[in-house]
Amino acid sequence: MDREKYVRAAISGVAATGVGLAVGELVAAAISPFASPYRAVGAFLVDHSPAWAREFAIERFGTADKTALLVGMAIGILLITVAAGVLQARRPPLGALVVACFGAVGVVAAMTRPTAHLTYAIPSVVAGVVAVIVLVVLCRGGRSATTEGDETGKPEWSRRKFVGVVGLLVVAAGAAAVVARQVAEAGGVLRERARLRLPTAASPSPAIPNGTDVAIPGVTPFQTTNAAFYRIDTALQVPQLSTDDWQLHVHGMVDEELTLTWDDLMDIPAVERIITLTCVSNEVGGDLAGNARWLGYPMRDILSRAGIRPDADMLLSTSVDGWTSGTPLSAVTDGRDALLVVGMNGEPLPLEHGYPVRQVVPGLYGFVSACKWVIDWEITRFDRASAYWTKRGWGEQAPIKTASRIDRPAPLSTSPPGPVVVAGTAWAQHRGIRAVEVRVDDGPWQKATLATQYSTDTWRQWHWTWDATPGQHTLYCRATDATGAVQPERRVAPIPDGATGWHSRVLRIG
Ligand SMILES: Nc1nc2c(c(=O)[nH]1)N[C@H]1C(S)=C(S)[C@@H](COP(=O)(O)O)O[C@H]1N2
Ligand SMILES: [Mo]
Repeated sequence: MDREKYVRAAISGVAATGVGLAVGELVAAAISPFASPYRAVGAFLVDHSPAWAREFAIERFGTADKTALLVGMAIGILLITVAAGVLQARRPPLGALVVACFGAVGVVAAMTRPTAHLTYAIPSVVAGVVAVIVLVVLCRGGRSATTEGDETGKPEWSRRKFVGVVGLLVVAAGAAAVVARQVAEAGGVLRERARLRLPTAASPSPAIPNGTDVAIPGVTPFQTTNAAFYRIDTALQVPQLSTDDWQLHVHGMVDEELTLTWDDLMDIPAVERIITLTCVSNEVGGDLAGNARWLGYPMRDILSRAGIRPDADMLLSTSVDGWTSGTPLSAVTDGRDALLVVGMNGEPLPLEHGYPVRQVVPGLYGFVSACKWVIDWEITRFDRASAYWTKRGWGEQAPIKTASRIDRPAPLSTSPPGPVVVAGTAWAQHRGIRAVEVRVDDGPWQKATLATQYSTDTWRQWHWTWDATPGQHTLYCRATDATGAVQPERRVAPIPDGATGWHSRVLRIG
């Protein structure tokens, strides 16, 4: 085969798959965003990837892990479609078969989504058929004029015509993708959220006393805005669940099953609390933590309506996207502010933080407690059920470990000798922070000044003024929780139940 034929074949492969994917998006927009072949395959990969791959992705890409996966998939697909084009030109119909396999993979991925319905297969089937047709047509017409032995006997396309047809296809695919996006976004949930009125709290959050936020530049603010709040979940696509469609089904080891609607929820007196949420995947010094004002309903009250059997010890919560968390019932019923949350910092929950309803349980890592888009509660036992991450090698019980972090000075920064303000934040939710100490190089531990404690469920800022001497120095910090336990020096990785170790920072003075 001459070079032009290869190039045309490769372009045909890419164009055919691109058109197929765009048409798939368009059809999915009319059915369900979860039926999109591309997204469904991505979500399938997320759920079936081994633990090491997930850790690698979070370590390498942090909260951009989803984008990294989608880009990686795009590159993989591009390479395979180039190969499919060439194969189709050389050995038809092998290339078409490869493209058809793509469609089949899409069907399998979409049909195994937790919310799957028979119609979820349609976008992938349509995408596969369109891609095969486009590939076959382009490979026939796109055959280079210098090739001998044209089996079809059909007139070959000039270079100009080939380029024209491919150009048209690219424009059509682009338009389909844009329309698909528009249709998907017009879906009422964002608009519903914008209009939603939340109740005022019967029990408002206590005012934030002066001195809670030391307001030192470079220190993480006491309260995290919704826009700055970290996001961790397995949802490649944010679930779109309206308040009308929302229901919470409570069942399992209960005296009486019950189903709660949004209106039922609104009838319960609301509670507002400031609570710090942290992720088990947070590395020492990491920023997978945030502190927000949550408006919600005591989970304990809802459970007591159903009546929990005495031998139950686990609340298995399921999200509309199929994700699950397993929370010790003791943590939900011991009087702490475990909330079924509808509001975040005075607004309805942002879609990516669990709209319309999620959980927040003080003192437990998010993966065992903070189920977003929650729709189902099964009262069960830890020896009978296990949740999403526990099945993948993470812990079963995961109370938050004490953590402290230096927020300023910036890493590897240079400051002049003399007083340097070192400051940061520390947390040990539901126990509280009693002390933070700072150490310079191998020197003695020095007591930092603590900001006012808002509550034991929130993080606490600290600061310490250092009389800095010229040279390179390493600063360390460690916190003591209210039980008197000092943060251990030993570094432990986040898996299975949270990282330990002292945070440190290297600085230059001079
Ligand atoms: N449905 C669902 N809920 C979820 C998760 C998830 O993957 N899916 N991740 C949990 C984890 S690991 C954490 S740390 C918190 C993070 O909540 P945020 O994204 O609002 O900060 O959500 C929890 N709730
Ligand atoms: Mo997490």
